[in-house]
Amino acid sequence: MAEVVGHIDAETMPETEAPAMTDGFHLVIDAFKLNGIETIYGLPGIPVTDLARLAQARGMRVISFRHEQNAGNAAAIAGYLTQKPGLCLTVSAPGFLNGLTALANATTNCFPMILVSGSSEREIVDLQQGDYEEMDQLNIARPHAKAAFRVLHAEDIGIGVARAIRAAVSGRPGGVYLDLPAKLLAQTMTAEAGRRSLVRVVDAAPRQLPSPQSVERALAVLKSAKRPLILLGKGAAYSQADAAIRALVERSGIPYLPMSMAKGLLPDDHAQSASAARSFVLAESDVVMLIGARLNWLLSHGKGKTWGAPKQFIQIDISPTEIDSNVAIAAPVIGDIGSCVAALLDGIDASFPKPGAAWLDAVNERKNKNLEKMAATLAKDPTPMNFHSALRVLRDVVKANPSVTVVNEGANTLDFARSIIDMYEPRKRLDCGTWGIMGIGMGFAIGAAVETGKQVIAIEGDSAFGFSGMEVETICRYRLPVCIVVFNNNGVYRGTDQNPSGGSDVAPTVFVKGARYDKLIEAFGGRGYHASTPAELERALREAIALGEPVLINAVIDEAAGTESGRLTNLNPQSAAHKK
Ligand SMILES: Cc1ncc(C[n+]2csc(CCOP(=O)(O)OP(=O)(O)O)c2C)c(N)n1
Ligand SMILES: [Mg+2]
Repeated sequence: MAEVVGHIDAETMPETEAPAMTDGFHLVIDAFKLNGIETIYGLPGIPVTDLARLAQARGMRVISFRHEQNAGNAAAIAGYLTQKPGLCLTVSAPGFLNGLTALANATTNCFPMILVSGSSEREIVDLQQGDYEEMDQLNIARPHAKAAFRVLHAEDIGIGVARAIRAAVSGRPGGVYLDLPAKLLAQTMTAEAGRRSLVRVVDAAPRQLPSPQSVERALAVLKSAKRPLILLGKGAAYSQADAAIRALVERSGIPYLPMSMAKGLLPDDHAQSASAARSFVLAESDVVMLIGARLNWLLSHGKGKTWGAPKQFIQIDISPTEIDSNVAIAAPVIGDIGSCVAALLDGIDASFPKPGAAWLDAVNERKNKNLEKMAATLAKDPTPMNFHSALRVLRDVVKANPSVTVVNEGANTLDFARSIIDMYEPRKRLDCGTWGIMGIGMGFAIGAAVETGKQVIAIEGDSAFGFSGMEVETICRYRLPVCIVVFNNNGVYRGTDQNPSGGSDVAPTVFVKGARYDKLIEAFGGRGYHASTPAELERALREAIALGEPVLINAVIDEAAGTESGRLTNLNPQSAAHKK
């Protein structure tokens, strides 16, 4: 092999003037490697099989999935965890479409990823002459991506990859689509020209400093507060400004609330955490400082009953157009979160007024009352096991192993786990995010295991698990330290619905009763456990963590314990006829 960028075997050419050659396949791989991207999450086939093969030959880690959506979710969460775009590789048309949901979800959640899809011949696609897997992928991707690019000439691969990387990670991160027509991959050029065409991206996500005026304005609003609150979003977690954010919270003395994926940015047992008094602080606060959190549906759009009396908002965000999206923002601070928080910290010295005792006492009183109530609920040991008694075990296991990553999806399984399981380290809780999407489970678990090299526990509703369940084979194939806990309540939300017509089909929310998900992983050499009591669950979890190998625990949950849509019952329109 010539020691140049890729090669076409020069030995078969006349010795004298055969320059070493490269091609599209090699250039794509070299362009990503040059920029420190060393892992591909994908699924091979025409026209990218050789791309995956060559990537592995050239030292990239290639994680091959059973469905592109899961590969895309793994890439997206890899991007979230590392601040480098995660790479997902798919075939054309159907493979591309399978990956598109993950791309759209990444864009919605501001995860940096690049979906690289092979595509069919442009000339045939554009004339709609019926090519193999014909589809105008670029245009389909555009509305679901932060940016979308197509490369037609091998000499543009370096620029195309550079643009994709910059678009994914700069400013507000997001999903980027990169279209690689089959013909491009086979195009050749001299290795020397190829090497010169590659681009090493300098400062891909430049710091963006907030204006001094915006910082002063924010500090002035914060100083005027009687009942201040800090709200941390997953943007804050993404920024990796962990120490500065903690210093801001602690130096200001202000109670804070983490959004789901910001849990653990400060440990959930921190004295200033107001999680257990969420409704109270949202309604009663008079100034709220949002740090990398958006006022979308997850925060009731910043208005209505949840938010009580009118209040002033300070919003720290990297995107200027996020401001005033739902309600008026009194003090926007625009910049990268690390720089904004550092600038605010500079203005908070010992003379900065601390929140009054009346406010802190009221928050603590409410918090302690709710914590006591929760402790009483968690202490119960009903038969069959319910969400609470099972999650008590998981709470204790995570407390004893704070560096595990928790992946979580479902309805009741999601909502109860979020409020019961405390997190202690940043970016260790990965879940359904902005869309409340099902299907991220195994993709996120694989991405997190590959990127961190550490134990992952995926807490999955039985319905949620089904969306990506076949990836247990992938988990076993790569022997990843993933322990899947299926909360098996025989269905979507609960397993007790009846077919109102009296027909022989079960109700649309009900699955096979008493299913043994643990048998599934055994088919691929993983270890399965069946747990119907908290003690059995605890034993299985401890063994799984000690092993650090693929495990699936089928946790039997009372099929009557859940509620419709978990905590989102209010978003679920119900037919008046259905209620009769
Ligand atoms: C892609 C997608 N399809 C469908 C839904 C609707 N949905 C919300 S939660 C859920 C499953 C809830 O059941 P399960 O995972 O078993 O959790 P449980 O409430 O039973 O604990 C579904 C299908 C969704 N959020 N995303
Ligand atoms: Mg269920």
